[in-house]
This record gives sequence, structure tokens and C-alpha cells, in this order.
Amino acid sequence: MVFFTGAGISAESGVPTFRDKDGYWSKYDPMILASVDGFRQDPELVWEWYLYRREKIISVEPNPAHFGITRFQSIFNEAIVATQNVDDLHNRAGNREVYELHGNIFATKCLECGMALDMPPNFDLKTHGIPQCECGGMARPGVVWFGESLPRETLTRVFELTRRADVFFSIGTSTEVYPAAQLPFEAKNHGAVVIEINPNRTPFSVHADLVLQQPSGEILPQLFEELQFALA
Ligand code: BV8
Ligand code: ZN
Repeated sequence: MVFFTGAGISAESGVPTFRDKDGYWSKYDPMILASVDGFRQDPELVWEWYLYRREKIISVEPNPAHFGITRFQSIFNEAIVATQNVDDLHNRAGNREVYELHGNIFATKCLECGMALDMPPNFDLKTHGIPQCECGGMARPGVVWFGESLPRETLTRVFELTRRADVFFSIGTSTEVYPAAQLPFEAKNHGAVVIEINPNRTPFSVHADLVLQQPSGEILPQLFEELQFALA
């Protein structure tokens, strides 16, 4: 069982998504804020955006959708999470075996050599300036930007598990960003039952075995209740 998730699963925690009407991309240009060139052009601006998002995420809680996955995992010990989200909420909700396809917003690494760097939690850009690696490179957020490849081992492992899945949930993703968006199609092509949970239609909807057009925070706990009833 694979739970493939996007920004929509964190919407009910109060974390803005990217492509909804009040999402991040409606205000900012992703190529400036989520690409290496954009970072090199204006590292302070990009750091301001990521530090703002870190603050925001620290102030919210996982929602019933994240906790619903923990409950499914208590019954299915081979249920894994493959998330595009960088908000760490799956880990905070106690989900097991979480694969972060686009990295983690709380990670920091060197722009040049990639070495992991640590930043004091109450880091202040104005006073501290952008930290530097011992190699001289600038610190950057440990997330995958546009034009960057996803962590190879993670991606390979997730594609393997997807091809073997019996049931694949695609939750809260506009299914537009590749290569992650390939996963529901891959699951379908390898015989999984694919269930999409999203209030809106996506390019994948027409291929899903079941489309539940409701918020994930409502429908996942409900699905678990019904499953428990069926297993009783
Ligand atoms: C790669 C950073 C190449 C982390 C993100 C032109 C120029 C450059 C690149 C490209 C290009 N054309 C195509 C590409 C490839 C590009 C791509 O696919 N672009 C798309 C937009 C066309 N992909 C890449 O660049 C990837 N890398 O291809 O490298 C390469 C190839 C080989 C070798 C070397 C290199 C890298 C992709 C990762 C980009 N990083 N962000 C961060 O800061 O967060 S993208 C961003 O979009 C986030 O990571 C996010 O995870 C991802 C996907 O968005 P979603 O999670 O789906 O969120 P979204 O807002 O879109 O949708 C929310 C959904 O939730 C909606 O459907 C809504 O209806 C639903 N919803 C709302 N409320 C609820 C709900 N659902 C359930 N319940 C609710 N309550
Ligand atoms: Zn370095």
C-alpha cells in the first residue's frame, strides 16, 4: 500500500498549497523562489521565503489525514508514504517509512558541495547573514528545486514499491510536477487499484479506479472507520 501525497494533504493544517487560488504560485514566481538560478540571483529573498515557511509550518499541527495514515499503517505493515511535501508533517504525525521526494524544508545544505549544514533554530537573516560552508559555498534549503533531480535512491525505491503496490492512494496533489506525478500512472500500469483523494479533478482523475472528491482530512479517517468495520 502506497500513500502518495502532495500539498493538499497539509491544507487542513493551514499550510498554503502551491496551485490553489490563494496558493504560493499565485503570489510568487516559482522559477525565482524554487530554482537554483533564482537562488543565485537573490539568495536573501529565497531564504526569506523559506524561513517564513519554516515558521509557518512549525506553528501548525498535522491534521486528521496525516494521523489517518498512521492508523492505516497500524494495520498494514507494508504501507509506505511517498510525499512531495517538504513540511515534515508526515513525520510529526508518526507516519512510518516516509520517503521525501522533494527533500525537507528544515534541512540546510551547501549550494556547491551539498554537505549538510545546520542552522540555529531562531536563525535571523539580517543579523547572521547567509551561513557559509567550509568550502566557501552558500547555505541553501535542503529541498529539490525546479530543474534539479530528485534524490536518486529515494526515487528508485519509491518507483519499485509503486510497481508492487496492491493499493495506491494519490492524495492532495495536482499531479503536475514530474517525475513524482508519474507515480499514480506507474501504479495503474502495474495493476494497482488507484484511489485519488482531491476536491478537484487532476490530469490523473480519469485514470483512477476511484475518485473521492472530498478533503483528505475528512475522508481518510472515514475510510479507516469503514475498513475497521469491514475487517471486524
Ligand atoms: C526535474 C520545491 C530535471 C520544494 C518544488 C521547465 C523548466 C524547468 C523544469 C521543467 C520545465 N518543464 C517541466 C519541468 C520539469 C519540472 C516540472 O515537472 N514542472 C511542471 C510544473 C511542469 N520538474 C522538475 O523540475 C523536477 N526536476 O525534472 O529535473 C532533471 C531531469 C533529469 C536529470 C536531472 C534533472 C523537480 C520538481 C520539484 C520541484 N520542487 N518545490 C518546495 O519548496 O516545496 S515543486 C512544488 O510542486 C512542491 O514541491 C510540490 O510538492 C510540488 C507538487 O505540487 P502539489 O503537491 O501537487 O501541490 P499543488 O498546490 O500543485 O496541488 C495541491 C492539490 O491539493 C490541488 O490539486 C488541490 O485541489 C488539492 N487540495 C487542496 N485542498 C485539499 C486538497 N486535496 C485534499 N484535501 C484537501 N483538503
Ligand atoms: Zn560546501
